[in-house]
Amino acid sequence: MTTTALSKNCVDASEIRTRFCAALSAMYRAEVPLYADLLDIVARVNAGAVTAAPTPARVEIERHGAIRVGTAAELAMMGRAFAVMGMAPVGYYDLAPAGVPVHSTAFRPVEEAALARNPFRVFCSLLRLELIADPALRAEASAILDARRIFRPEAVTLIERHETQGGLDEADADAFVAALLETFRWHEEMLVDRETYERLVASHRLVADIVAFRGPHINHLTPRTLDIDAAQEAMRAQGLEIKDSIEGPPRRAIPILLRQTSFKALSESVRFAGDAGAPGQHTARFGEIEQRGAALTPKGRALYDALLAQASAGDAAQPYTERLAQAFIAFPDDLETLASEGLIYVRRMGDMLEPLTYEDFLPVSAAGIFQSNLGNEQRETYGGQSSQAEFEAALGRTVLDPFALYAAMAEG
Ligand code: OOG
Ligand code: NI
Repeated sequence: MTTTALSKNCVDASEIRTRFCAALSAMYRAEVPLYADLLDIVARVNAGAVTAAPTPARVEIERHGAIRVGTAAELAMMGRAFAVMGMAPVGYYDLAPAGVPVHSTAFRPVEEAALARNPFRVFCSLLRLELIADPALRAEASAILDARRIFRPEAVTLIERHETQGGLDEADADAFVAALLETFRWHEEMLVDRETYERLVASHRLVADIVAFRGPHINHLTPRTLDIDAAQEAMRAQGLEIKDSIEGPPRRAIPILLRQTSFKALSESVRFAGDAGAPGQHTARFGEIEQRGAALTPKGRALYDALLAQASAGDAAQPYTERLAQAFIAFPDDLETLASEGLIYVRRMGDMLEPLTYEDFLPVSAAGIFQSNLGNEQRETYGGQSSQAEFEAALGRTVLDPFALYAAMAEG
């Protein structure tokens, strides 16, 4: 078969991504009914926020999700699966300094047309087994992970077919979406018994979330809101147990990076291996909302980091939101200055300045999300080296540099 013959019948990668995202959303709504409530709230807030402007079709569509895998082989196959959907690994996030024994990347579309079609991205973390302190538990966890198979054989076959043919036809694309979806499904039946589960939790709750299960269940999905402050109030009013404050920068005239908030992780029932008794409880899955702003240049990012650090180090008696707002007075808040000082990426359309949207994640914020959803009991951090090289060796390729991608889009 020639490439031309195939490309006529083959489904566009963005279309496969869109189908997968829709299937994942439907599955997660069914698995976590509170998430369906969250989508309703966001739809209501978005409808209120766009009354003046024409309403885009379902703006509150999911913008990101997150998963956590256990081994290099799982990560490498995950990377190949995302490639079928036009998603490449962008950026390296080391969560160890925040007390979480994983490192991560974001799989996302990188080209402008693909981002415009559907910017859906997935934060994917890899367990760092070497950060499990007890050598016996580390060996046990490693053996459990090596024995599990998180991908359906059909999914692997279709990934390979995609690689050799350069695409998938209609029937194969749908079969791929259905088979890959199984990897993200929740499994109530654990791989381990109660005693092992408890030892894993004692090492770190996240270690248990990765090692004890048959697969890397999607742990949250995040729709977009047009007004995160209003959405947060609406979540609170509806009785959702939400985080104290919105993560990221404060509310501004020109939004930067992203702001996000979530409802706390649910307690869900699980069944331990070889245990016919009462089910146990596991806390992992939640729902989150986000609002995105302009992508920061390295200079803008350095200023952002400095102001965030200043706000965190401020007077603890003063509410964090106030400290944050005060610190960010030093961050210009009009397009001309942001552009002329080189703090954000922009494009000039005639006389008009257009900021480029931030398409990635906040490292600090990501850590906050992990922590707040795990309960605040595990705050100690891990020492040791950040190891992008090890992560890339596991993935089987290098990750792309987000700043380089924005710079190219700003010029292009
Ligand atoms: C991923 C946390 C990162 C975000 O929005 O910053 C993330 C996880 O909990 O596995 O999704
Ligand atoms: Ni998230």
